[in-house]
Amino acid sequence: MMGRTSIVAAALAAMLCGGLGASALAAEEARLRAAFEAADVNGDGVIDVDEYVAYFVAAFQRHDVTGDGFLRPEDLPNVDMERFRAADRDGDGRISLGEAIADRIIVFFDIASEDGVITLDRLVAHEAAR
Ligand SMILES: [Ca+2]
Ligand SMILES: [Ca+2]
Repeated sequence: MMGRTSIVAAALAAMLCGGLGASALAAEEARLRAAFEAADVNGDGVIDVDEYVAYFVAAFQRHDVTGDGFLRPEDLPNVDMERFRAADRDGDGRISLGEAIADRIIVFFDIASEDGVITLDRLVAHEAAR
């Protein structure tokens, strides 16, 4: 349920995102580029499915502060509950590593070009369209 404050905050965020200034856009691209380069372990300029999954397994482990092999909404800053519920296949309110990988593989092939890899341009376009 959305309180009045979060509705205002969401409206504000939508407004801000719609009118992102050049510097905010550049900062977002820099953030994506850094993540892209971190994920591109073999440095061939594209992210294949192995690199993508490995990147998110590492992220999963970083967020799983209790080390029990599950992520809960409170483990994730700025969690999008709609996305969380979609990833939580068995609906137990937490995301297992298997659920996280399944979710990420769907996202991977959503972003990937026809040759099955993610380029920086495609990642930026995907994030911009969200
Ligand atoms: Ca690569
Ligand atoms: Ca689950």
